[in-house]
Amino acid sequence: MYLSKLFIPITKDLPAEAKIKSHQLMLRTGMIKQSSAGIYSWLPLGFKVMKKIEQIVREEQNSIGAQEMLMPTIQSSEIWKESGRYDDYGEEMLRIKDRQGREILYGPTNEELITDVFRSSVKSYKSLPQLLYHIQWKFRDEIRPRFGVMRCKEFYMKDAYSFDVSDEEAKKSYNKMFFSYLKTFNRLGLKAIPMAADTGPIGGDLSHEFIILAETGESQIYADKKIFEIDLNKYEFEDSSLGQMRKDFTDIYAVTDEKYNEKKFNESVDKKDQIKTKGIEVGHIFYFGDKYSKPMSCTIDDKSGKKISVKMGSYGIGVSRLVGAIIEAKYNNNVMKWPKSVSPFDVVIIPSFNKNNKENLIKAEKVYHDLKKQNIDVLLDDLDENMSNKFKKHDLIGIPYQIIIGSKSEGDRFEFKELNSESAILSLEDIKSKLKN
Ligand code: P5A
Repeated sequence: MYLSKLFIPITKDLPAEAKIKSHQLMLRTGMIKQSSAGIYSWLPLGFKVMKKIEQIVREEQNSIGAQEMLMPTIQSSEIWKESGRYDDYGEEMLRIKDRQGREILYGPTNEELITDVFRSSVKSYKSLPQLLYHIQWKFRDEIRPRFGVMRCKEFYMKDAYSFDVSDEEAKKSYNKMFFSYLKTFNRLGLKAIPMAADTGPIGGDLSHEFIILAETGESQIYADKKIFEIDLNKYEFEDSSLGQMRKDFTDIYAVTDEKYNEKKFNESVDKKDQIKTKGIEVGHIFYFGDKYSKPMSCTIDDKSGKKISVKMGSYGIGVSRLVGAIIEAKYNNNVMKWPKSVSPFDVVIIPSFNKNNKENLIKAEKVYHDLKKQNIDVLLDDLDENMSNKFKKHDLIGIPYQIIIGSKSEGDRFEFKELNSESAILSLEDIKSKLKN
């Protein structure tokens, strides 16, 4: 893509409500555009990043055997009346009437809908366990939407649901998801820690929030630093190892303020290892047994032929929130550096040229086509601007690698730079192999 062709409407005047770095940066680099309070359009640059995040989330869900499906955004109020949440959910639920006067709603989450899908077909323990997920827009009429994509009304979530015959089996599903979440956040370049949390309107008695540390986060957290040192690679993808993994993580003190107990924190964590800071919740998992299956009569025959309520859990990742969360974690000293895995482009070529001397632009175009042939997603900055402005702009756009075509390049050797590091003069072949691994 040529930068001159990319639809990237840069906003110079930031609105007063853009208080945190990620919100400001997303507006400045034209990733999003607010459409109304808490509702955004995703412009090409932001959309590309979000789709890359979504794909990593998807691959990690598939790798634990979860199956992708798609449920609608609009739901009937009937199923919410069955579970009892139609009243409980309160004003956060966007309630609508269709032309027949039927009460419908824009789904804030899908426990009821998936239970309805499941009960209509699954009748026997033989079909369990099952893990199903979708990635779909949600709507919550948040009283104070803020911080851009972090807390908005309309947001993109991956939500998965587990179905098991017993509490014991259900805990195994919970552990699989727990593991998959840690792997997903690692691939996104984030260190997310699981913390015991309250369950709020979803319910149940077992729940963990996955939180990344960030001063601008909305959750206050208390943790033992040792939780960052656990090596995920030592666990196998089998039930007893995953059980041990959850135990290792949950034996270490890490809680959000709802679960905080000062005495316990001081007794169980050495002063030097205590972390008290803010964090951003990027995922949240719940085990709630028969909270929905019982009132909604989602039953199966167990081995002895007895009807039992299915045991369920739900597991969410804030896909659109993650775009902002990654910026909060990776933006430093006015430089944004996307993790390679989600960067909007693999590399940007920055030639030094002006309207009287386009020699470097012509060289840049050759390199551009060569990289494209190798399936490298490359951006060419073909705008006639001075180099210092170009560098400032690319510090914000955050593509991690740059090929600078100026006085330092000779023949097929070019200046290659990773953001925040020194540059080197490399052959095009070496550049290609660096970009590919
Ligand atoms: C779990 C999946 C649930 O809704 N039901 C289905 C459960 N959990 S949750 O914690 O309420 O939400 C899951 C994740 O979605 C993100 N999120 C938001 N992102 C942007 N704006 C919002 N208003 C918003 N609310 C929730 C969070 O990342 C959360 O962990």
